[in-house]
Amino acid sequence: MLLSLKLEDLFVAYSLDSAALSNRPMVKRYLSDLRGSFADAAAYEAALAQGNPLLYEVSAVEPATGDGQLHYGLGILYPGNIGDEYYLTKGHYHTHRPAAEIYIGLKGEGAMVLEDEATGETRLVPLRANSAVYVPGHTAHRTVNTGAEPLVYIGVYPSNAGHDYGAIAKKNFRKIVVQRDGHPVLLDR
Ligand code: PAN
Ligand code: ZN
Repeated sequence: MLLSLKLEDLFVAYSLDSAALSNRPMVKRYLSDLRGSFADAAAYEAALAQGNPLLYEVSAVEPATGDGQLHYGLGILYPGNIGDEYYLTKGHYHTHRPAAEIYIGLKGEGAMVLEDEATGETRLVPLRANSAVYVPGHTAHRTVNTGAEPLVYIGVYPSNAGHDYGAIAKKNFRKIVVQRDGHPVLLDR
């Protein structure tokens, strides 16, 4: 395995400002890609009528697959809001439901919405520099930017995790994160 990997699989440089990884493309998610994600549909349509801003970008490093191997991705989520709701990622379950993930905050101020699939219980956990967030298996996870700067983070997950967006597209997260008096609060959708 080791000798079959290229140096660019073993060593990856990243930019804290752009979240770009050396030699890797960034997947770009625009407001139009987030249809149905925000609670305030009128605010969403009004924002889209004004333009189609870039909300976040992700690039992934997937050097090897197989039992015990890891993948990771760098994300940058820009600041902004739709109505009172902060800019967010689509969010997903892992296709392989037991697969957990570690998020490491690098820059900016944000939070993760974690929702247990079996019970629907939700936790709002801060995500920022000098801290890590554990996402257990069987947990839908979404990132929100609650600050004024881009939020940059790394997520590390088992190579067999897979991304299940369909379950969230069908049934969105139960809770939303909105700004109240300048602070993030978790409300029922
Ligand atoms: C992350 C996410 C990243 C983008 O790398 O993929 O934050 O969010 P969406 O994938 O929900 O659009 C991760 O959790 N990987 O498993
Ligand atoms: Zn994930």
